[in-house]
Amino acid sequence: MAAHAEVSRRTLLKGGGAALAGLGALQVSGPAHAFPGHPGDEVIPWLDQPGPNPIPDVLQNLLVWEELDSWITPADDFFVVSHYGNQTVSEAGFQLGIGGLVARPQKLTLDALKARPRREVTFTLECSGNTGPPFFIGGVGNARWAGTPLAPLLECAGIEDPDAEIVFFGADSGAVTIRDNSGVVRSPEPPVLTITEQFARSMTVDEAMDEGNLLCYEMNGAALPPEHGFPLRLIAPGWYGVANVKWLTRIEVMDQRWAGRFMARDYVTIREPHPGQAVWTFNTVKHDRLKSAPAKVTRHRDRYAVMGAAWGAPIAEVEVQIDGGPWRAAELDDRRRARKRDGFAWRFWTFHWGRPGPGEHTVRSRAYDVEGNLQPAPDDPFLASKVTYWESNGQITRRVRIPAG
Ligand SMILES: Nc1nc2c(c(=O)[nH]1)N[C@H]1C(S)=C(S)[C@@H](COP(=O)(O)O)O[C@H]1N2
Ligand SMILES: [Mo]
Repeated sequence: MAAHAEVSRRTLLKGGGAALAGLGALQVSGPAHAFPGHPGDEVIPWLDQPGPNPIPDVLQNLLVWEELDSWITPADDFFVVSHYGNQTVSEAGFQLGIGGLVARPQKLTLDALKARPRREVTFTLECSGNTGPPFFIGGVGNARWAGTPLAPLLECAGIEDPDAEIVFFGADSGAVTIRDNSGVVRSPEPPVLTITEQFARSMTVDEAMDEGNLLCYEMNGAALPPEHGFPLRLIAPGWYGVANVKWLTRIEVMDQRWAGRFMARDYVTIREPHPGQAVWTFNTVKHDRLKSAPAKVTRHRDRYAVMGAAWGAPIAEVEVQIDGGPWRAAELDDRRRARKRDGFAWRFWTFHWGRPGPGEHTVRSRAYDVEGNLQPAPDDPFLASKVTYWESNGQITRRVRIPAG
């Protein structure tokens, strides 16, 4: 990323929307794996900007959409979500344990894992909270992850019960307050229980045995950075971020579904499918959902374009709507289509806007996947029935002001 773009990024991150007012347009240069477009294209910043990040200890390095210029997100620019803070796990003494209801418990050093067959996947990781709260629109990135496939190791360990649940533990833990005991215990003060809970997520045997899952030790060709899970993380292509357990130290086969914080309390989508009937559904966040976002408006001479990304499912088509008008096709960037291992990666798209009139405009995008599913409109009943902010994959509208002349 060019130096001046770096400065802008910091300005944007620090000041949020306020800094933009004085910023004017950004100049973005075109590196080798650039976003389609021309070097020197001018970027017109969105008028709607995310508010300041209120949880910097949990969330860092959010994508600044105007600065998206690389199909692979460099590790340094990749968003971070660490609920119990970033961890430092040293490689010395590190072992991955596989235990519980298995015939042959395993202990594997990082070298032992690296000596096993290596596989890569390019996978767009999105936090399922992305586009939920107003400050959180940059929780997505695309990286090339490498590691060893999980399934053969589970086979070595020998899972005897096909109905078992595979639990993945991170090295991180934190104080968790268990609330909501007030309804059952009527003592004067509702008791509040605080425990130290380890980060964990679980999958069924079938889900865990999916051949795409990796015990991942590399990101974009280098060792995993500490904040992204060094020395080892689970990469589960096609799953929302939360399932991709960082600082993975233990895999435990259990006879019950894990009902810890990140399975059963946080990262639970609550819906009321029939409004007013007070029958709610509760679902653990699992697989990615079809989504797209306008990334930036650019100007090349007197012509404007909207560029964006689409992910969450194999993408067939993206359309753009200006000012609530007709939907028109965007051009998909095809460079990577032939590479099978990129099936979980986002696709970039460009909408040739032409010469819009000066003033304020709205820009909305929507994606279709290869099965014909459409990214839902904001008033889609399924989306509208959702009361929690997880899995907000509705169509995104941004606002931009086209300068006169
Ligand atoms: N051990 C551990 N793994 C974790 C988390 C965490 O807090 N602890 N956060 C999860 C969430 S919610 C997301 S969105 C992704 C983010 O991965 P990243 O920080 O590498 O972008 O990591 C997941 N894995
Ligand atoms: Mo997340």
